[in-house]
Amino acid sequence: MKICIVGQGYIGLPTAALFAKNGCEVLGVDVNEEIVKKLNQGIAHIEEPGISDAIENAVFKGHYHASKIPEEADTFIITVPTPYVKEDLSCDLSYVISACESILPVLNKGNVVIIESTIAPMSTDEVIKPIFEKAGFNIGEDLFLAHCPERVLPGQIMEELVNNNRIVGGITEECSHKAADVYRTFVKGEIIETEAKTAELSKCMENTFRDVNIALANELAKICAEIGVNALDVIEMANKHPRVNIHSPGPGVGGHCLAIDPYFIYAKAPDVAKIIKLARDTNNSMPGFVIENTGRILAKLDKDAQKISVFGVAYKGNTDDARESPAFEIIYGLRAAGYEVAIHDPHFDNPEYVSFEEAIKDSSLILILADHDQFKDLDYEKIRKEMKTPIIFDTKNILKESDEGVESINFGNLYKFIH
Ligand code: SAJ
Repeated sequence: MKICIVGQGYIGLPTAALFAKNGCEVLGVDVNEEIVKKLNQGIAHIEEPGISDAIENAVFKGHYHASKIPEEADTFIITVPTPYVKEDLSCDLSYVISACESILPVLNKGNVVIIESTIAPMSTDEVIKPIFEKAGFNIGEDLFLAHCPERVLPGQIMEELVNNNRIVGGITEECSHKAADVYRTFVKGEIIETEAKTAELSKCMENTFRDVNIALANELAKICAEIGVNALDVIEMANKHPRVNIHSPGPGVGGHCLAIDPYFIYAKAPDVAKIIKLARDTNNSMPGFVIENTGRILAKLDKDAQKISVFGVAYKGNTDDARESPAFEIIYGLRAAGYEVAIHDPHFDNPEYVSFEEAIKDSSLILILADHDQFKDLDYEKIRKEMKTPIIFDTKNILKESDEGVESINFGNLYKFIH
């Protein structure tokens, strides 16, 4: 089978590597010339365990090559980004549309086309299908179109692509069968066949489920700060119930999935998607909550504080991924409030970020915004010695024990420091 995969990013490239490893002839298409050049030399441009060897091998054996232009193939898979439109929060399908249009000149009767990019419900039926119909194809008869969302965890993509269950949503049953057969090449998990719109909405709902639950935990943190209860104790107690799983409060929700996918649903049905929008608003309000309470803590413990040390800009612990990270809004807000903000994040090679020692020097407060392992075991002796006032506001609740001489504040005991 020859497969053409349009978009060679975090999903497209590992997917290409796995098809190549399993006996397919694979063409990876990308608009970026630099990426194409590198890939043809067998060099993977993304950081992901296992991908470098897999691509090097595939190129060496002649099973994979990259190009800016699609070629004829049996199956086409689209893995390009879908941002959201700022004005109405809807799903921006422009990359998906141009990827679909780019394969039209090389598309033949009998081909299978699969959209893997996360898209709003109804996109395959209402926007993507007409592109191919206009080109003269009869979907389900001479062209087989399906949406098959990816669901993988960065850092484990090569493994999860093989072992996770997949949803395959075809325009017709025949489309689902044909697309499912494509994935059977390497997928060991269950392959569930459904309609395109069901696959689209289930992917968006998976991330919405998490966003809404995080919002509930964040709301609890706000309630507890106001009425004087330890939110973290409440969560621990409530989660002893076998059917309760309150998530963790934090400085806000980052990343490309939880912070964006819920909007795709909301934009489709804004009059009814009320909880979804409220959850987004609640999570978006957390940077403001952190800024406000940092100010309150300092007003109580160090009235003339000038410097704050932000620890962590990544949206996810132990990664160098800062997409949609709430840290930036917090840094901006603290600076706007007049504080000098030093940023420390050992996962980034940014000349504006400083070392642990430089960050804490003469600082009045360490604000932990990412759950990196490096922050779980801080050098308290240095903190006591070098900081103006040794206060830590740990918004990720990663410091388990407070150390003598260091004021350790989190969403559990916050209420004691702000009233
Ligand atoms: N967060 C909290 N409280 C929590 C859990 C997370 O504040 O209790 C915050 C994190 O700090 C982070 C954000 O939420 O800022 C997102 O966290 P995440 O690591 O759970 O999510 P992503 O965006 O890295 O990955 C999600 C995953 N989806 C689900 O768990 C339903 C992943 O499986 C998907 O593959 C990915 O989205 C995707 O590609 O859609």
